[in-house]
Amino acid sequence: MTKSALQMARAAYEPKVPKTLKGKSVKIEEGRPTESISDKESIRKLFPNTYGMPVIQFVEGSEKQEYPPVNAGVILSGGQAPGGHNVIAGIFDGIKGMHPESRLYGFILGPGGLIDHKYMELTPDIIDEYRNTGGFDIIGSGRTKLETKEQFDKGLEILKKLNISALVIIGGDDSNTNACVLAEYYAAINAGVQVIGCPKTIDGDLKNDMIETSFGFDTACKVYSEVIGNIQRDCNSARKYWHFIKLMGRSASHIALECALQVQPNICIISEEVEARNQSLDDIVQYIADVVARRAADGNNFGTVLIPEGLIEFIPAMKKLIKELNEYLAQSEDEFKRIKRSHQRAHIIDRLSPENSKIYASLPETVARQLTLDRDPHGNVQVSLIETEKLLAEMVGKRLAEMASTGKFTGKFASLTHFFGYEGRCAAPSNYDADYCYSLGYTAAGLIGFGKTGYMSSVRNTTAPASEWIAGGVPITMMMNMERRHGELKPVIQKALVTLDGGPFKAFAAQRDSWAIRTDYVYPGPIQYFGPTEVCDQPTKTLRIEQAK
Ligand code: FBP
Repeated sequence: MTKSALQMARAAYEPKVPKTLKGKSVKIEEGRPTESISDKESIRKLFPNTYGMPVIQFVEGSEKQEYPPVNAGVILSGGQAPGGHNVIAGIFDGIKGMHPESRLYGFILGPGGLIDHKYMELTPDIIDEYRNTGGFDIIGSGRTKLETKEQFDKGLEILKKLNISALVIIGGDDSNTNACVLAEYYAAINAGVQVIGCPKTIDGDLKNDMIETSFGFDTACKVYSEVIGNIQRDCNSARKYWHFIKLMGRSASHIALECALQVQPNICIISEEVEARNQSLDDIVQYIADVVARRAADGNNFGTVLIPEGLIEFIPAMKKLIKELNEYLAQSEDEFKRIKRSHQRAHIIDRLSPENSKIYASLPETVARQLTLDRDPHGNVQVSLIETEKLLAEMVGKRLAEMASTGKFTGKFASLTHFFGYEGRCAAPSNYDADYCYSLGYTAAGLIGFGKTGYMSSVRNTTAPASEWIAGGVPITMMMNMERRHGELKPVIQKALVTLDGGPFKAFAAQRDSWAIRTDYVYPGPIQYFGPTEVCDQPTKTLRIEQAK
């Protein structure tokens, strides 16, 4: 395979790790028994074997520990995130360091590989090929939900056949919830298989007091910020376009917020704020149009608008509409599919409640169609397919035309739209993600070595130099609460949305009015791998602000 010069140089990069992890010997310190963040009794009952375990921290030991060889399995679950290959390399090096005869098996294309018995052994040559590279292509990823007893039993067959006694599931909040359910089940039936989770998602919404950030968020935000910065420079050079830029992030707006902090755009919409303020689509359109008009009054007919991917579902009125659409499509999908495409819109308008029907009828044709496309395996609207950036650009254009007719807008408005998501998910990991991911994997191996199950690998204090990072494990049940899913109360890891009283949002809110009017763009440039630490190793602004508490 032909490699670029950078790929070859990166292959030789040795990730920085906490000094406790690679010391002569490692031991564990256990904290007090833990509780779940809420619904304690319900979760205790559902997880009798894995509830209440202590938080674990690795510390330097004095005696060299002996470990037997272990066969471990690994699964990549859900959307790609930069650094996944380094998590696997960390697990591999960790278990080989414990005993050279240990083996690592990768299940192919996500949790489905475990159920369908599709796997490969990850040998030293394969691992070396993928160190410090982006993507999940070493074994592939998938979105099959691992949640039924039949699936767990089917998985156990292959684990037993390969003599695998520990499984690492690398995924987001849902996949780690499922990892915990699996850990509990295998513990309950004495299957002899430990299950460990690793926090992955570019969306940044798997985090809490013990998990500072999910891996991939750092690199993805840096890639998007580079490109937005380039657009802003173009925008400030030609001075003739408004750029509407949608950024990935299924629910939470962490990516949009982090990019805003990095590039200082004229406008950034935060979904969580829209919901908290009960704003309508019309309110958002008016807000953007007013900023465009104010800038135009200063002779600036250009600007940038950042839009989080999940916005549409956070606008309370749209949320109600989507809920009714979901119910209708779940019950009458076949009927709907039989209707001629050109009549589908009118058909939906006739069937919705008057309030939702009115909103649906007001949407541009393309967006109305996108809202009725196939749902994902979890029954969710595939928000990455909804062109919110086009919807807003179009609606703002119309509003400005109305404002022009009453003299409230005297400038010019030409818009361009962009969506940044897939461009960043497989980027070569930043030094931060390369180090963090390798440490997460190595920590997962340590948890395996100490016989733990139902834990998530945790590496903290990551705004300090890597040697001072704190590695250990957090019981997954500790992050859980009960939530209604598909009409049933289920134990799930609580998703971390942007909080309006959190430091990152406050830092943004304090400056946005000035960024709106002035042209205060920052141009972050591309991720750097070689050079001074302040250029190459800086964590996200979100993390730095959060850790400055
Ligand atoms: P995960 O939560 O699985 O990490 O995936 C996140 C994400 O990248 C979202 O930002 C985006 O909405 C979604 O995946 C896209 O999904 P798909 O890869 O199936 O198109």
